[in-house]
Amino acid sequence: MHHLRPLTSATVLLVALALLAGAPAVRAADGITRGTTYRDAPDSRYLLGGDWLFRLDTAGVGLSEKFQRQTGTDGWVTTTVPRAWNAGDNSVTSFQGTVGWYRKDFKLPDDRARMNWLVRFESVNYRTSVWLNGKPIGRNTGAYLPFEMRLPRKGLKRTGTNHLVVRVDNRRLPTDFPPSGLTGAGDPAGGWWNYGGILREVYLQRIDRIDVTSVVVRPELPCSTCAANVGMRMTVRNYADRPLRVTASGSFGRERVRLGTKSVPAHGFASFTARVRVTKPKLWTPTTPNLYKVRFRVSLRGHKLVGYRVDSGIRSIKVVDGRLLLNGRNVALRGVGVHEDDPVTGFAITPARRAQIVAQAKEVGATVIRAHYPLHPDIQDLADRAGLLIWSEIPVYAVKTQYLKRAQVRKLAAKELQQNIIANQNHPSIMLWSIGNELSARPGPVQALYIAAAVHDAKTLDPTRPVGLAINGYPSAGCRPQYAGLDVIGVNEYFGWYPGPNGQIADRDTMSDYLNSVRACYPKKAIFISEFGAEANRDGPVEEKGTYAYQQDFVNYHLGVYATKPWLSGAIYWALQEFRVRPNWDGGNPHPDSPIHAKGLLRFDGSKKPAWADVQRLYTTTPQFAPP
Ligand code: GCB
Repeated sequence: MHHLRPLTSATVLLVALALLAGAPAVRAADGITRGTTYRDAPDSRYLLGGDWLFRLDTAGVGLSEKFQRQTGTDGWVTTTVPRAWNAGDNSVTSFQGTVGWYRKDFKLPDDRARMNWLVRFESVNYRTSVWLNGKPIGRNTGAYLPFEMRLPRKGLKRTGTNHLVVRVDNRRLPTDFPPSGLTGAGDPAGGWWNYGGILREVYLQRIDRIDVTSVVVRPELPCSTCAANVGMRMTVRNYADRPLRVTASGSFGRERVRLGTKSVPAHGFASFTARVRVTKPKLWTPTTPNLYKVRFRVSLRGHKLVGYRVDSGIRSIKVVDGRLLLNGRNVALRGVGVHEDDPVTGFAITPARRAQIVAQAKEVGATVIRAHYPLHPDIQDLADRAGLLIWSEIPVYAVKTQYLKRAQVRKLAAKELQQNIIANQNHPSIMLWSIGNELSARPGPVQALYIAAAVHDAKTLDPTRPVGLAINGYPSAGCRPQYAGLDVIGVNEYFGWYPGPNGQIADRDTMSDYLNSVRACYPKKAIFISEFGAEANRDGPVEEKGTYAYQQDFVNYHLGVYATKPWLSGAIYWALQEFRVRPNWDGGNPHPDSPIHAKGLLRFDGSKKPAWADVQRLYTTTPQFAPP
């Protein structure tokens, strides 16, 4: 792939500008402010900010002592949300998890009786039980994806103070995503720190009879010079006791869209659809991340009930003959893996930190980012604006076959995949849906079942995106028919770093042939290196694992080999920045700084390691997109 266009430094400037664009809402006295930090939302959502209360329940007495009914502040401390209660505590007990209780005392920002209210959590790790004014209102399992619960009309105080109590249990089970487990040395296993708590924002959603339950804006681009066809769909739910005849309208860019008038049954649903033809679309590309503003509106006899906004981008992503094509062009993407971690706040990262992650990825020359879980919606917005693609994965991480075998476990995995697609599919930055990371490297019938069902679900919900899986790069795995349904294979490749089973990846010189064998196994699938990386936390000789020199040599060697594989659709360095992983982590480094995972190009404090410049040079000079 010669003639390809390298990235310009103008894109870096674009990101900086884009980051300034998302203006925060003004904070009201009670900490409840209208609006969301992200775009894809109705206009009737209120941030439940301000002061919250918290109490830790390591003794496990909260339920029996009825914390859920408490209205006094004895035993509670003031906090803010999001907040990971164990950020900065690197002990084994911190990692194993416990129970914490959050409480928000609040008055509704709008006391009109016809309004219904939901509470929406963007991410809670891990098991959540919620009470309103002492009455249970719902439960949820799983972090990194939003969930909503209705505030019952009976029990909700229209004018007085309401008490919302949230019990969070982050003790990991082997059936959780990610699962608990033990390492060979008997330490708790896991790929990133088990931060307990409400890790992303909480919102109240006001419903004036009609709620928008989902919005899909799906651009289809048959060829890069073709007109685009945009499918728009809005599903609404009627909370009223009688049917309502409502009108839906909207816009796509400057194009006005009529979605029609329909009667929505009492307590029932209705969907409104429209198609928009964009004759000369301004395509979304990593170098020109053009976005179209999309609006929806539901009205009742000319009176607006709710509005909804989302940004869309017109581009196509397909796998054709073993290559990933973006807008019909071959790609050789270069990227970085990320974690939403921060030395002070853990996974409850601030808007500034979110912006920093995206800015750093752009600065190093990445065009794709990957995490082991769905990213914060703001990061996805920033990626849309910055022209960064996202490998979007659910935390079905190293789940052992004995657990994946259980129907309950596969059911939760399927739910997470579906919810990820429903919540995040409008982002043009999302390149593919990944159904997991490093399941057994020798898949059998259980994994085959999981993969086939996941691919089917993903394609049903979103036929426009490829489906992928990240696998252990072990030669002994051979060609696996169980991967048949996948469009994309991601290889986590640590040749020359870890020895691997029976030392099979110890010698980096065997990596090139191994990659060719993967290609030969899956000639029709797009192949990515979904991870490669080496720990570095000190100066020292190039031959010694864990030194900056070793890491530099490692990235040069690996990226050098990838450059000789014209069929490779991309490579993603693991990771952009250091993060907390688990107690007694060594990561293959003879002198580790546990619990810090040290393969980052940036230290946990944000400073650059020497390999940063190597990766930046190689990424910015690699032609990542074929010419039109
Ligand atoms: C992997 C995992 C990743 C780890 C990495 C490592 O394959 O997917 O989460 O951090 O290896 O450094 O061992």
